Amino acid sequence: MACCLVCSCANDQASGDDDIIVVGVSQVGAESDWRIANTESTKAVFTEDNGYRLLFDDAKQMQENQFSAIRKFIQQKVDYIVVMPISEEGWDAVLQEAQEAGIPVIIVDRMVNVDDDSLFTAHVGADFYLEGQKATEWMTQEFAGSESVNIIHIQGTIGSTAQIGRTQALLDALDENSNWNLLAQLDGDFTQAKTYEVISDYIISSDIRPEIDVVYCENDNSAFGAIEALEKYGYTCGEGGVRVISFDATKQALELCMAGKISLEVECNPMLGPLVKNVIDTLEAGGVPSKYQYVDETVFTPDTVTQEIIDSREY
Ligand code: GYE
Repeated sequence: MACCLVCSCANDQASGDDDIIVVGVSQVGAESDWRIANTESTKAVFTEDNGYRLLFDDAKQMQENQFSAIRKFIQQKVDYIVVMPISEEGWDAVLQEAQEAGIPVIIVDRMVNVDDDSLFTAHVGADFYLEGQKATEWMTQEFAGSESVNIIHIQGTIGSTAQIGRTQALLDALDENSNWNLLAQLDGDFTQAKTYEVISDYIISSDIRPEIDVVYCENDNSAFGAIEALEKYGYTCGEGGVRVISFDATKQALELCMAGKISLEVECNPMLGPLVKNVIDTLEAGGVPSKYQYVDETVFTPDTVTQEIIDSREY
C-alpha cells in the first residue's frame, strides 16, 4: 500500500487542481523573429487567468530535445501536448507513446510525416507550398521577357515543412521557366548569421563576380543576412539590383520592404496561439476540431506596404 502511494506521487502529475488544463508545449527554439512571436502568441493564451497551466520547453533546435520534452510531458500526465516540430520525420514512436497515454497531440506550424494520422488530433499552420507559389508567381511576372534570371536559393532548416514547401514551389517554377538559372542552393537554417556566412562564402569563392538577379530567402532572418552580405560585397538590393524575396513579413522585414530592399514579402502568420486554444476548447467541450487548419496570408511589395500596416504589425 505504502508503495502505491509513493508510486502515485512519483508520477509527478503536473496539476493537482482538476479545473486547470495542463498544456505541455514543445517549441523548436528561437531561431527567428517569427519563432519568438509564435512563442509569445502561445504563452499569451495559455495563462492561469485563462484556466491553463503551461509547461513550455524550448528544444534549442534539436529534435532529440523535443522527444525528451514530450516524454516528460507524458510522465507529468499533462492534458494536451502541443508540438511545433523542427522537421517532419521521426515522430511515429514518440507520438505513439502519447496516444497510448491518452493525451491528445496538436501539431502547430510545421507538420509531421507519420504513417498513421490518428497520432495527432489537429494541425494548425500554414500552407508553405502555396506561400512559395505566391513568390514564384511574382517572379514570373516580374521577369517576364527577361533573357535569363540568376537565382540564389537560401533554404531554411532542411527537412522542416516550411523549407520543403517553399523549396518545392521554387523547384517546380524552375522546371517551368527555362530562362531561370539556379546559381546556388545554400542552407541558411532560417538564421541571419548562417545566411550571411553562406552567401559571403559563395561570393568570395566564385572565380568571377556572380551576376545575381534574385535571392530567394525562405524566411526574414535569412533575408536580413542576405542583404547584409550582398551589400558588404557591393551589390545593391532592390529594383535595378538584386531582388530579395522573403517569407514571414515581420515588422522589421516590412520596413526593409518599404525601403525597397526586399522586393517581395510573402506573409506567414506566427500568431497561432488563439487557434491552438480553440482546438483545445473545442475538445474540452466534447467537440471535434477540424483536423487541418490553415491561416490566411497575403503578400507585400514596396508598392503595397504602408506605414499603417507596419505600425499595426505585432511581430
Ligand atoms: O518562416 C521561420 C521560422 O516554420 C513557418 O520557421 C516557420 C518558419 C518561419 O524560423 O522564420
